[in-house]
Amino acid sequence: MTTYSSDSNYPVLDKINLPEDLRRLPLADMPQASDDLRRYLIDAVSQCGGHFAAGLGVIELTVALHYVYNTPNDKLIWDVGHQSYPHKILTGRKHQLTSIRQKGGLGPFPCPSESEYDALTVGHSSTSIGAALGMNISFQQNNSNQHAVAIIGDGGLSAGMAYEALNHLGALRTNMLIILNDNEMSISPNVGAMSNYLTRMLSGRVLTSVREGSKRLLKPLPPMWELAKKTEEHVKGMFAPGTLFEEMGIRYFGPVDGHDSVSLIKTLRNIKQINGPKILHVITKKGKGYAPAEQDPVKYHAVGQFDPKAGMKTSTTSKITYTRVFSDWICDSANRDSRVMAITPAMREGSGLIEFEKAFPERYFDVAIAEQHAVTLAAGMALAGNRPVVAIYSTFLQRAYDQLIHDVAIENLPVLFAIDRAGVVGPDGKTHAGSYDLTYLRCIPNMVIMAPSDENATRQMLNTGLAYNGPSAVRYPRGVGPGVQVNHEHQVYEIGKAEIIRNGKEIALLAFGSPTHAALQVAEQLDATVVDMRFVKPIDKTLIETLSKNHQLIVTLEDNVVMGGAGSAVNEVLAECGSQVRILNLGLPDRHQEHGSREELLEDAGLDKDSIMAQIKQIYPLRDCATKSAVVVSSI
Ligand SMILES: Cc1ncc(C[n+]2csc(CCOP(=O)(O)OP(=O)(O)O)c2C)c(N)n1
Repeated sequence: MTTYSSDSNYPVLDKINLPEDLRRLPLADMPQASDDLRRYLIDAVSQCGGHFAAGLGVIELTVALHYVYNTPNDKLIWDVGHQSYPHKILTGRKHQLTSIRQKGGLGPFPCPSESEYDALTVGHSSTSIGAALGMNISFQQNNSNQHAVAIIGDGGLSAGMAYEALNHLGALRTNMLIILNDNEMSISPNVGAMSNYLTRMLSGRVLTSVREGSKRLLKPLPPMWELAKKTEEHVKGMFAPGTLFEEMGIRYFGPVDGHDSVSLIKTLRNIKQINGPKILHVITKKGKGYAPAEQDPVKYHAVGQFDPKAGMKTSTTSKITYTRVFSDWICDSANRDSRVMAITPAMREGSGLIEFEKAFPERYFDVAIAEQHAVTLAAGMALAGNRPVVAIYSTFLQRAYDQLIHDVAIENLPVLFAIDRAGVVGPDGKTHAGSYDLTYLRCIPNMVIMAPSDENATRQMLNTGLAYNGPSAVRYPRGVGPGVQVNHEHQVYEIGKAEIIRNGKEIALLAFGSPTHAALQVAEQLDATVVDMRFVKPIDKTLIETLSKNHQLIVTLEDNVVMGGAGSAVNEVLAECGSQVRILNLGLPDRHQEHGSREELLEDAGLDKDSIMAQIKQIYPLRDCATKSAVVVSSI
């Protein structure tokens, strides 16, 4: 295992600002270029945090691809994009790398508006093959000599989208290369039949032929096009004809060592001469070159700042996260109710299912990166009499929208969606924003939708959803809550009933979920009424109508886009009852959320205490908002 040395001298990397600088260097410099790139990455990420282990695993691959392909004319499409930090370093962004994921800094994933070397906006997995196919079809129809190469992990290859694209590619026989970066890991160990298949290819008898295959791939090829067919036979691994990919019409090459930059370059040069759809199976180690990350790639998938010599410390924060509330709740619920099943689309750690998997292995289902399947699987379980809980991030549930409507909601099935990372997500930026779920869920008949204001409400809402005989969702934000003690006694909320948590005058603040805390602070200064709305659907119509009669201004607050969100639900109620009350809808604006800290993004969206106050004052001028007793409402 390679150990990290803190030498900050980069003899080859110092000569590289852009890939064209790399391509001017001799082939013999590529191992040193890789070594420099790896040390640079470790130094930078230890200062700023971010995605880490996946980048370490593709150092040599990144060098080789930029060496062989004429980027940015040729396009490298990194699937998910969490492994693209080395690519960012080699493509003119070396000195900005420590700003990654911070407000105004480099984006967390590739993004064409950031660099011409980033071919596609990514963040969600398994889009690379389809997008590369689209580009290659277009290049070839335009008689362009450009290439688009898809680089997809074995985790990324578990999603339906990847197979849809492979299916299409095999039929079209478009000239294109897919690199399968196989490290046997998703965020956690990869699961599924394809993963087992890839593992079997690397074991026992087959491994001997891998070495043979690698040797063949390295031999120089005759350059002439007419020899292409012969070449193909020349470079194929011994067991290639039997592979699944070959059966689909995609030529399979490899597996090859993904940490030998010189061999990779020679291999890529050879394969480039072969026409048609091709897949190169590259074996890498996640975390390569940094011992703690090699030993624990799950922990080092994404990191905060750390001392590269000492490694990462375990977090010591005393407040519990919303994810932890869910994690405790699902274990307790499974103990109480044998029908409870937990489903995760490849997010065991992020969704808080580590303990559940240990305690209830036979009721735990990691379906790999397959959100659509996760939801339909839950529908099947519910039809068979169980109580499935789909633990899913807000942004990834977008992938399974049709399944939610078609498979779950139409039959009114008791599936509970525990939606994590809802609202403002922060450093993961626009591809991971949890801004839309209230809007896209609210319009589905039969759904019960809850937004907890704190940790305790989260638990009670999960109880409520599990007890409800139909589809329900509890959507909670990333990170820690206000620090409210969780009551472990079994309680449920009355469906559709809001709670007035402060009685005031003139102004009523109707808060949905996490903005409730800020609403209370604002209300103290305005002597306003505050309602913890709890339910986005069904919404408490009676209370809204009453409040509209005894207040001058209704303010709705949500960490969801204003368009079609919870505030819109309130507007619908007010319109229905013919109310003339003034209304202000506060929530996320109609633009994509950039990366930054949650606090910065909430402030940008006008959802922090001061901005809420300023917006209320703007539409409802008060002579003095500073003290309760001095509140005088001017005419509006
Ligand atoms: C649609 C979707 N679901 C879940 C994720 C979260 N996610 C980010 S990286 C990752 C694992 C990807 O594994 P793999 O493609 O093998 O890359 P590796 O990290 O092993 O290099 C997952 C599940 C995502 N980005 N997109």
